[in-house]
Amino acid sequence: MKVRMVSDQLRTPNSRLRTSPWPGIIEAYRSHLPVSPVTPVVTLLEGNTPLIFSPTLSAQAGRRVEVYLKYEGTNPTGSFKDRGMTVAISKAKEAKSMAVLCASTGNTSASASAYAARAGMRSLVLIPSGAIALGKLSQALIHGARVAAVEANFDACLALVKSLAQTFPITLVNSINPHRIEGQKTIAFEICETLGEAPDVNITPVGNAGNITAQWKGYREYYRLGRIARLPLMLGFQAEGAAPLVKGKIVAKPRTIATAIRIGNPASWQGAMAAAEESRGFIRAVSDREILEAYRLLAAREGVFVEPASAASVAGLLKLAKSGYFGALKRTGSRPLTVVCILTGHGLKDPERAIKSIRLGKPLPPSLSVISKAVGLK
Ligand code: AN7
Repeated sequence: MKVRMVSDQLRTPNSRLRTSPWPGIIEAYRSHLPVSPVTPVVTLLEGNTPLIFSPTLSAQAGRRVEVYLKYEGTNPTGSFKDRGMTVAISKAKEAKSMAVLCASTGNTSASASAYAARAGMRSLVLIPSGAIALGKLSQALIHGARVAAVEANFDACLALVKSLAQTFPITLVNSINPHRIEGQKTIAFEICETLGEAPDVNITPVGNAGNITAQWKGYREYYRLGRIARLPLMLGFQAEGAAPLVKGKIVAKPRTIATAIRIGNPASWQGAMAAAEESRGFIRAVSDREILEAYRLLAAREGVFVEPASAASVAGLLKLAKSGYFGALKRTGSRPLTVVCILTGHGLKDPERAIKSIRLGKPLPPSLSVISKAVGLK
């Protein structure tokens, strides 16, 4: 049987390895996810991403504040989307779907096309023409997706794929597919396990708003199970030119250099608002300038390369730090306040942005004196 074969190919060799490797989020959190023994597990061993202490940001955030970076760029396709995609594609495979479909600002398409390839399924992708980063486009193409570059923004692409999914027998794998949210909630589980408790504050970039919705679901589930004794404040940051949740209305023409979150009508609008309200957090905006400052700081001071959209969480943290926000938060006892910034995607997704941000000098002749002068070794 074909379905069996796929899951066997994926599983058996790993179980023969001498050390037991991380099994991917479905096996790691099976009892929390909508899978059964007959679900073929399509995995690239996503998850188990590092939670990196940030000395620079901790110092900037104030006294007795510890800032950690949940670096989702180390997922197999370089973004957090892989957590949701392993579940969505496994369930699509279980349902014997032949093809999957998504609209994307880039990362969803990269992830969907990779997991579909792994599952032996076809993938169809609608992207806003000229508005996705090069790395992401290269991923969708090389994984064999049928890519349609549409002369419209992401919101229009999402409306189109919703219609297509109603007309044709294909599975929609945008985050309106609940299996995506289920997989993505595992990021909260990992954070709680690493810290031994929920953080006090969880800060995340917000675009289509599936991620913040999923994180809040994850924290609430662990709270209900007694795995954590408190819930974090959920803070979300949108880009100023693409901040419908902050403005309280749809943005018809979203604009930001952070193309991943250039979204004017988020699908999980309600989920994001609920996360903010129920946790007593909020959703605010940061400017492109603030995003790029945080982007450069992370790379230059912490050695962590993220794509611009991911830096929105850190831009938000820095903005709050300047206003004394963390110092004013209530603490219990003498323990430090823990803040986690979610870094959603890898910097290599968008190399053009890095090169635009830092100027490379013109080519030099291979002369010791010229070169030592040029690199500051005089
Ligand atoms: C790096 O790929 O929407 O608020 O189509 O790629 O859950 O949408 C990407 C979103 C943040 C926002 N950071 O997450 C897509 C897409 C990065 C992203 C977001 C995205 P959501």
